[in-house]
Amino acid sequence: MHDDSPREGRPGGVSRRRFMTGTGSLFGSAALAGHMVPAHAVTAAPATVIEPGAHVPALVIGTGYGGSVTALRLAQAGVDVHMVEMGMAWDAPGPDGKIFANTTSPDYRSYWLRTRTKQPLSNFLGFPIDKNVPRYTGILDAEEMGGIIVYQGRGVGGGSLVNGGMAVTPKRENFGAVLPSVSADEMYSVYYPRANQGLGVGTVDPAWFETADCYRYARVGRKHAERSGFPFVHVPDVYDWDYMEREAAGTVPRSALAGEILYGNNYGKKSLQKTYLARAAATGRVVVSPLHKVTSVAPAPGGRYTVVVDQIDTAGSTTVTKAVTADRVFFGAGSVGTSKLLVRLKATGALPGLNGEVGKGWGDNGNVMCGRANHLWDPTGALQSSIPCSGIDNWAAGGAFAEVAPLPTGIETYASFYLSITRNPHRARFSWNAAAGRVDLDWQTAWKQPSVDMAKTIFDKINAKEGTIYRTDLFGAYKIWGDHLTYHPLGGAVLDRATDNYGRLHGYPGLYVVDGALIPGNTTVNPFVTITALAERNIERIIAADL
Ligand code: FAE
Repeated sequence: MHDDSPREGRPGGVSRRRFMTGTGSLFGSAALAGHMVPAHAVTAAPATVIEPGAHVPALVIGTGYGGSVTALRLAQAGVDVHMVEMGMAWDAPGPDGKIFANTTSPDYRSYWLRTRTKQPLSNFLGFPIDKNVPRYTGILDAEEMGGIIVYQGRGVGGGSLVNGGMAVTPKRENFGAVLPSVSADEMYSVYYPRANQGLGVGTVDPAWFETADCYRYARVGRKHAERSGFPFVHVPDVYDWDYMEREAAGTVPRSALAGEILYGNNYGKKSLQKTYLARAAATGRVVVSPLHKVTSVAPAPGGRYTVVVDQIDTAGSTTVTKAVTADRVFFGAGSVGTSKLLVRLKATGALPGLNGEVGKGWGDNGNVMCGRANHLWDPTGALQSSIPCSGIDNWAAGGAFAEVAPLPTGIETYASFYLSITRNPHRARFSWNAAAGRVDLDWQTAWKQPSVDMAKTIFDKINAKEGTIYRTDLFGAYKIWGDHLTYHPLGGAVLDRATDNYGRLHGYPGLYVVDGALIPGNTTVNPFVTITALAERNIERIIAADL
């Protein structure tokens, strides 16, 4: 790829010098140095956004895991990159002095363009807990697709802003089912280690775990799992574990121990802003345009692509529509974002040559949630770390891996709560609904039944052994299963089907898929380490062979 990126003072371009100044502080030099600073202490310089008519060598759609890996590696290879992100930069504090809202008190920052919250746990003691909020480009999107609500992060950092940070490498014996066309040898010797290192993955200190009040819930989860004969494992996470220990000691501001998670962590969690994106910024070759949404990609003369981008305000209204060109476009808009874009662009004539696999192979990673009501002698603690650190592994025997999740309500609930990842076989398809002018997903609510059955292989047994029952008050009145949602959308532009074996879209040289859309529906564990490792693998090949 030739480097013809615009320079300072050239019309229609972006300024490298302005960017280096702006983005260097946007992501924070202290974060680069590895110090855990409060996110709101980072001073943001004015953002440098893409200008109409600009030409960029590489345009990356989305700033989640796939997009961030891609941007960093391209920049390190000497390519100037522009990242276009529909969500906000999340670099400025709100009126309470914090960037992110607390899980227990969602506000205008919490939801993507909704006037009422859509909390994954919709009820408590049977009562609905959702409330009205001002419509705003908030951090968590509860996107209602047919038959399922797909939760996704919105902003610079994508899902890393809102997720639990559980950073799990699948067991090697399961990898063949995750990415059948990829060499496990290569992944486990090179790309998983590289991803773990790049993400800053670590594990709770086992000695501290045994004594920490905030993990009483996990120790209760372990006791119950082991008494029923299930393997119990510690699960790595990208949270800064030393910081959490200091939270517990009361020497630093609390984040995990203040229940922060779904709507962002103000301290402690190593989101992509502190890892891959900070390193990308440090190269001086990566520019990010927040509040910019890609709406079209189509071939342009000279082998380039025209990319149409809507700049939006915090009410979600388009303020400017910009057409830019790029030599190469990397789709990193997440499984749903990338799939919806590709399906629409194929159907409406912008990219008619995409193959028939586009839109297929979507799965929910078998997500299903439930709670159990413990006896009074098994309190799970009023103080719960919002960062899960353990799970019950019944994948081989029952098709379920259940993370022991927190219920950080601030009061003793005597509840154990779990998010299970299961071997759900159903795969859905995105298709263009011309009459409605939108992309639909044909997931059926009833398709969660295999996931419920697999989760029951664990929890029916534990309930029988402990003489306990399921909670029925967390997802509605008298509803046991959280079977209406997923946190882990995967697939829709599957590797080696919609693309070649490295993410190159068939029919369009210079167009690539780099995110969770490549993975055919299930990773057997939480997905972002696999998304990151696959992106590392693919971009290495693309840089070597295509540039
Ligand atoms: P993703 O991170 O979703 O990034 C896509 C980005 O593209 C987003 O920032 C979008 O705003 C942006 N975008 C979309 N469309 C456009 C457009 N048209 N123009 C411009 N920008 C666009 O994609 N996974 C784990 O492994 N461990 C966990 O503990 C975990 N917990 C989770 C908890 C929650 C509540 C949620 C929602 C997810 C969780 N996940 C977890 C899933 C994980 O965050 C997700 O798999 C990855 O973020 C997906 O990475 P991608 O790069 O595919």
